[in-house]
Amino acid sequence: MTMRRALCVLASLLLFSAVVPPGMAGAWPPTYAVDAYEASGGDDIKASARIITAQVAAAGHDPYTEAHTIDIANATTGDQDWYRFTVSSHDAVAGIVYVIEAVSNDSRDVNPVIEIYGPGLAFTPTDPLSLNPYTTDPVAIASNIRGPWWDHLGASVTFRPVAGGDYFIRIRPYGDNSGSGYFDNAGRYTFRIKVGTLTRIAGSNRIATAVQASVERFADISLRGSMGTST
Ligand SMILES: [Ca+2]
Ligand SMILES: [Ca+2]
Ligand SMILES: [Ca+2]
Repeated sequence: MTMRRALCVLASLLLFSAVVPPGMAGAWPPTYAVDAYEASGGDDIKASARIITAQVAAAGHDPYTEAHTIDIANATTGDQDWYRFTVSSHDAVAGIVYVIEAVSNDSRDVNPVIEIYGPGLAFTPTDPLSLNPYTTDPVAIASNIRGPWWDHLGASVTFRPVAGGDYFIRIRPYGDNSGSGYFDNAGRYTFRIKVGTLTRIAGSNRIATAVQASVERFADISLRGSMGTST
């Protein structure tokens, strides 16, 4: 190798190391600190899903949120986060709608997928690595891979239960049968669930609510400040 070629290789290596985002440095696959819900048996399977019925009820028509992490994304010890909530027969008959979201935080490392199952435990979720690219579990009754309207990767599902019972939500990193595994990595995300599709984000201030709704749904950094706001 000539001195000039060696310098080019060295420069390439330095450039690559300079752009590696947080969480990707070191061993592959990268890992993140586990979230609080991995304790006491964790929430990696439907049978140990985190029960959030009371929290959703207490939130009323406001969103209920939790901070979670997909701490590692691989085919052996990889993380999935399962949630469980009960829908009353009355609410099902009334046509109550739920919005369920998972939005990556701070980085674009994790591409969370939402899959909803139920009612009841009588289902077997599909291994994501057996799915064709950009498809979701056919066993799920509702699902979403990606909503391109956020700054960070995220997914959103609007879901109307057709019967009362226990419903399950699986949040997992994107993966498929292409051989690349869970190539969309691990990372932190915000889980959000609410009854109804509308949120008065800024209270009684209609203009501020409109601005915040635009920021939330059509996040585009190039538009920040265009409404005289800091967001
Ligand atoms: Ca987790
Ligand atoms: Ca886990
Ligand atoms: Ca988990």
